[in-house]
Amino acid sequence: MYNPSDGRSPISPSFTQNPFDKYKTARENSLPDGIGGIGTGSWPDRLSGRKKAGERRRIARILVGAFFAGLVFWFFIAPLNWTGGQSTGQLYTPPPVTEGKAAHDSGSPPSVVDRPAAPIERPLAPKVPIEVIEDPSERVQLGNERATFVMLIRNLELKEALKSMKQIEDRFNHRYHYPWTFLNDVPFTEEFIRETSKRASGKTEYGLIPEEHWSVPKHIDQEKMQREMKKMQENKVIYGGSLSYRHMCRFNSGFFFRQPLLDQYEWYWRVEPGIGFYCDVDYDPFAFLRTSGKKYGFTITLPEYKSTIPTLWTETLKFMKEHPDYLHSNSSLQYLLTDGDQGKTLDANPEYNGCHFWSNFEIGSLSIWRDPNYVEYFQHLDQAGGFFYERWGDAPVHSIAAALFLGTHEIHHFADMGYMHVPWSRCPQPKEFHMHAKCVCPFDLKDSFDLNGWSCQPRWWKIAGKEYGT
Ligand SMILES: Nc1nc2c(ncn2[C@@H]2O[C@H](COP(=O)(O)OP(=O)(O)O)[C@@H](O)[C@H]2O)c(=O)[nH]1
Ligand SMILES: [Mg+2]
Repeated sequence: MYNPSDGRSPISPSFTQNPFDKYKTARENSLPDGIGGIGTGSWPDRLSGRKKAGERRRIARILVGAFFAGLVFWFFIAPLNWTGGQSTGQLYTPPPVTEGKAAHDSGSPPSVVDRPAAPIERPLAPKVPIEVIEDPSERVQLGNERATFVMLIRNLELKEALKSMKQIEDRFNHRYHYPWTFLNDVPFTEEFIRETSKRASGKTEYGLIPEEHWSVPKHIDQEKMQREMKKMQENKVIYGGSLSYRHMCRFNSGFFFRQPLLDQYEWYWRVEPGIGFYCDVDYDPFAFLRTSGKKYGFTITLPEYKSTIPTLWTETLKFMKEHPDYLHSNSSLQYLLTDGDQGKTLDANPEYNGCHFWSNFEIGSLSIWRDPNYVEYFQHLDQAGGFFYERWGDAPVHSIAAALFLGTHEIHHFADMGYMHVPWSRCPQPKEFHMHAKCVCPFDLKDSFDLNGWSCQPRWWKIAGKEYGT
């Protein structure tokens, strides 16, 4: 029988290990030779012992070989193509032309003999056209929806941001030029702005989050908060001791959609740094959601760590008792309930199984969060203090709200999208789909998270059916 307090998975009750630990161990066990072998460890360690003698001999052979190759190049190859003063490896730039003007001014035609010898043309690497969109007219949006990508991000995550952008642009947005909106609790650096705007096909905008959306509210007892954070850290709860993580979760739960830069939009696609996006998307997902009457889309669903949300569900039940009419008549309540409580209504105080849509990927309508009912729910939670005394994530908050306030038919599993956020990934299963959408999934399809015992996908399939691609 499932007991939420023992930390076991509601999906596979025999599985007591934290899923992230399982991933970590599996990863450590499967490190290729290059990691933990050559490339790590000190040189004395690596060169000691008989076993390493072969390696020493191999390195000596490489050094001697490199020396002779250098001699051959210096005496026989380099003189053939030498342009005096240009070191190899540099791009050739012709010398400045100064002689023509002086010769012309003196009235006599320039002497062929006086000219310096024409430099020998050296082959340059073929020029690869790089698409940098400088002309603002090129950034004109081609997609028809009032939609944007949203990335909450720190300056130091620039490289990972570019990795995410590159994939989303190549796989989808280069045909639609939807804009990108970047949000940060401190000002973006010039470098961040320059590099991300180069990588975008649409316009880019950068918002500074106001302090009141990223600080501990007055009603929170800070001493209690510090005590609880310390306890969670000692208990090794993931991000248990981090205040900035708490600000991030509270911001994504209650404030991202209130940023003035988002006022112009109806739809958003949340993107995180460092994700993988593995298949082409040859249609407009915003238009798809709108025309099919849907409001929220996800790729991966999994259970939350119970230790981060001890009272989130009881607060939710309290709120729903005060506002029973907020429950959608076709809600996805059963997706949230434990096996033992399937079929129950909210009046029966059913148990939450922890399942949520992984919110590092979301494509949705901002209207879900702008809805006064949701804002009221967020305010109730904020007042209860669990964003700080516990470590409520925006994923369970969004998911519980979406499951209760929306109809099941308004939530969509993007089963056609291949996606990775550490530590989990998923890809569509059908082979023909991979041909069509040119998926490049860097794992066996049987390891797709949908099929993992920890995935809440089967629960979703049970109430919503399967989408094409599963
Ligand atoms: N500006 C800003 N962004 C943050 C901060 N902490 C997290 N984020 C962003 O919030 C998102 C979620 O954070 P992340 O560290 O990826 O959390 P995880 O996905 O739960 O491991 C990412 O897009 C981060 O870049 C912060 O202190 N400041
Ligand atoms: Mg993340």
